[in-house]
Amino acid sequence: MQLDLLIEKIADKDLRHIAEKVFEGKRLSFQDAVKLFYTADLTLVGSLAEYLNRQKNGMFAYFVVNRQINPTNVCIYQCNFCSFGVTKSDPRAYEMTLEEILKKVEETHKMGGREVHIVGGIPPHWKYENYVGLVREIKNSFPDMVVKAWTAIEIHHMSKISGKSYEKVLLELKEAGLDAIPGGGAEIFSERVRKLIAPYKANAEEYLEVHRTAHKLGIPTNATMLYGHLETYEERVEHMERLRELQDETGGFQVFIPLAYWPEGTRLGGKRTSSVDDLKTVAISRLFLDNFDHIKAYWITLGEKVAQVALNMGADDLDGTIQEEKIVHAAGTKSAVGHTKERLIKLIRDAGKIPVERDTFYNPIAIYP
Ligand code: V47
Repeated sequence: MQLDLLIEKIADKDLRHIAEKVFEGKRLSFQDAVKLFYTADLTLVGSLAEYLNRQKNGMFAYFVVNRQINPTNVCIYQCNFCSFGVTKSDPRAYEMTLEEILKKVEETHKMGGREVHIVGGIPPHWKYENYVGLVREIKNSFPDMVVKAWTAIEIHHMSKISGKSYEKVLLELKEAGLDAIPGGGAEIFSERVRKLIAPYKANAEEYLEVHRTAHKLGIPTNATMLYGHLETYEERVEHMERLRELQDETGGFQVFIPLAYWPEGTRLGGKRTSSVDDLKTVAISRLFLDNFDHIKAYWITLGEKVAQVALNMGADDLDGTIQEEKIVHAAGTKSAVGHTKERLIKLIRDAGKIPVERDTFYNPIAIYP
C-alpha cells in the first residue's frame, strides 16, 4: 500500500514504470538505466536503490581489515587517465623489494588483517615468475592471509609473456596461493573511449574472458567501472550490461565497484565528478546489476562523506582499512589512509547502518550492532 502511494506520486510515466519494476523485483532494461542517469531526481533513484539494497543486505554494511600494496609504479601501458604509472626512467619510479612487501603484509597480519590487495604497474623487465613468485612468497609466509592479487590486465599480460593460456596462468597462480582477483583494469568497455584513454592494454573482451576463466576455476573476482571522463551515460550502462551478462553466465563476481575518475596529473585532464553523479552512479549500478550481491562505495575515490551517503543509496560495502593507496592519490584524492577498524565501524554507524567485518568472500567475521 505504501509502495502504491509512492509510485502514484511519481509524475514521469517512465520513472513510474521503472519504480514499479523495482518493487516487483523485475530486471531493469538498458533504456531504464539510461533514463535514470538522465533524470534530475536523485532522491528517487537513491530511494529505489536503497529499497533493493535492503532486500539484499538488510541494514548491514560491510568492511574488511585489509591493506593495498602497489609493488611498483613502473608501467608499460601509460594510460591517459592514470597518474600512477610512470616509465622506468622517471624520477618518480619505484619498485619495492620482496622484503619491503613482506614487511607490509606482516604489519597488516599483526593488526588482524585478513586481506592483501596487490596491484601495480606492469614493468617491462618483470618476468612471469615475478608475478607468480610474489603470490607464493606471501602465501608461504602468511598462509592465513587472503591474497587478492593481479587484475585481468596483469593476467592477460602474464599470458602474453609466458605463452600460456589464461587457464594455465590462473591455475598456476591459484597453486601459488592466489585466492581472489580484484576488479581493476575494466575502465570502460566502450571501444570508442578505450581507444582514447587506454589504447594499449587488454580490451573489454580480454578483460571479460579472464574473469570468465577465473570463475570457471572457482576463483572469485570483483568488477569495476571507471567513470566521469569521456564516456556517455549510454556507455556506462553498456559496461554494466556486459558485466550483468557475464554474471548471469557464471555467478563469479562478488561485488561491483564504480570508480570515480580523478584528473590531477593525468594526460587526459578534465574535471572531478560531482557528488550527485557519484551517488547516481552507485544507485543505478545497484538497480541495474540485480545479480550482484554487493556494491562497493570506495571511500578512496568518493571521499568518506559521499561514501556514507552512498551507504543509504544502494551501496552496502566500504572496502576496508586499506592502509596505503597510491593509484588514486597520484591523481589527486585527499582521502586520508591508515584507518583503523574502529574508524570504519564509526563511519558505518554514523551512516545509520550496522557494521559487519567481513573476509574477502563476504563471510561475516563480526557484527558490531
Ligand atoms: O583499474 C586509475 C583506477 C583502478 C585513476 O577489486 C583511477 O575490490 C580514479 O581497481 N582516478 C585500480 N581511478 C583500483 C581498483 C580497486 C580499488 C579498490 C577495490 C578493488 C576491488 C579494486 O584504479 C584502476 C583504474 O580503474 N584508476 N587511475 C584515476 N585517475
